[in-house]
Amino acid sequence: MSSRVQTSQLRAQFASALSRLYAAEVPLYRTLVEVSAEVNGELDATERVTAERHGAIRVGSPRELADVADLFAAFGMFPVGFYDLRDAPSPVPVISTAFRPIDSDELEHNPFRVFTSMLATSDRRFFSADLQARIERFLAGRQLFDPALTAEARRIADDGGTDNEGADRFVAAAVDAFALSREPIDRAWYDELSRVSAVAADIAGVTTTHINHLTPHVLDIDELYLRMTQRGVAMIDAIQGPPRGAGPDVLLRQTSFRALAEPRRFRDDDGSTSDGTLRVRFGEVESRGVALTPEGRKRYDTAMAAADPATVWDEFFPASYEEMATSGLAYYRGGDPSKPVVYEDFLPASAAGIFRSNLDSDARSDDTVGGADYTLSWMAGRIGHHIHDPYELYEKAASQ
Ligand code: OOG
Ligand code: NI
Repeated sequence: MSSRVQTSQLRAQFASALSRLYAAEVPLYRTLVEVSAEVNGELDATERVTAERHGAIRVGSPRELADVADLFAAFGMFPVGFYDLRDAPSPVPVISTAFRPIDSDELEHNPFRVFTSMLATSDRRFFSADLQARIERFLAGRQLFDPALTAEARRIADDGGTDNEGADRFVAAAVDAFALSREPIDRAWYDELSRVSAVAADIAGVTTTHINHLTPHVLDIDELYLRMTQRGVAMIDAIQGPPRGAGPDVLLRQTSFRALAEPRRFRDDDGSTSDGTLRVRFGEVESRGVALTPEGRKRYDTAMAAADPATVWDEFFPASYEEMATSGLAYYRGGDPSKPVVYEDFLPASAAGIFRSNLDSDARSDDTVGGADYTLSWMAGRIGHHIHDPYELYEKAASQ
């Protein structure tokens, strides 16, 4: 009898196997991990910080999202929050959730999370009825995950783990599902979708999904930004999220660089194949601060609406953990200002900024027609999983 592997260990195995895959596929990611580790090392980071990653994937339909939910449940990762990026200042035709551990001890063990987006095909602002129908037909004909993998995931989720050999097999098969495919891409179809939205082409122009970035956690993101720039890596213009204020770090700060063009095979109308390149995958780095209460979040949104949030920041947020805790703006374990509850989620405006900075063009949308009514409860119903409310999870963590 081999020993049991719990879901938390499976998650750690999955995160590090994905990291190896991405490092092999995207060499600049290796540089990012190296520089992050260098900065963290100088700041006495804990092991959790240096091993921490988030990733992102994109799928086309509720059926595909349901498969993702079943797969990630086997790693103890559950959907938290609902993000509608169609409403962002630079709209992206997707709705999203984040799959992540939800209990404090699970987060402590390994906080791996995956931001997961689904194409909003019934939104007429982006897709005509005709294009919607053709996309949905294309999606219905593909299988992102082997049914045997999904069945195994359900079994592992029910049992709370598996044996050693089962774990290795399962992790390898799951990682495989997120590798970049070598399958030739139908050029005319990909180009047609690209004219509507580069994200639509990335999702529905190909027959598989792929991990499109993996993000290490760095303690000093300003320093990292500087060092990457010094190494000659072109980063996006700005760090997304809160500016650095006089007080404690809050929520999430992130920045990214565009990956280089990657070689891909294309199939042309005459049936011949040729080589080309696509620039869809990228590198991102993040630093995390304390989770804000709904009141704190309201202040955050107001501060961020200012022309230059950095100049007004200190009018909205106090300079110490003590004041943050007593003013009820952020979560602290047992109300103790030395024990901040880390923000484990994402920020819709920043996410849209990350999407946008890695695309050649914005989505083309027709604002004279209405958007489809995608909601959190619609998504939960379609995937058959409860979608957790992040604030409830932070309340619980703070009361422990
Ligand atoms: C997801 C972009 C959002 C983040 O960290 O906010 C994201 C994507 O490009 O699919 O990963
Ligand atoms: Ni990201």
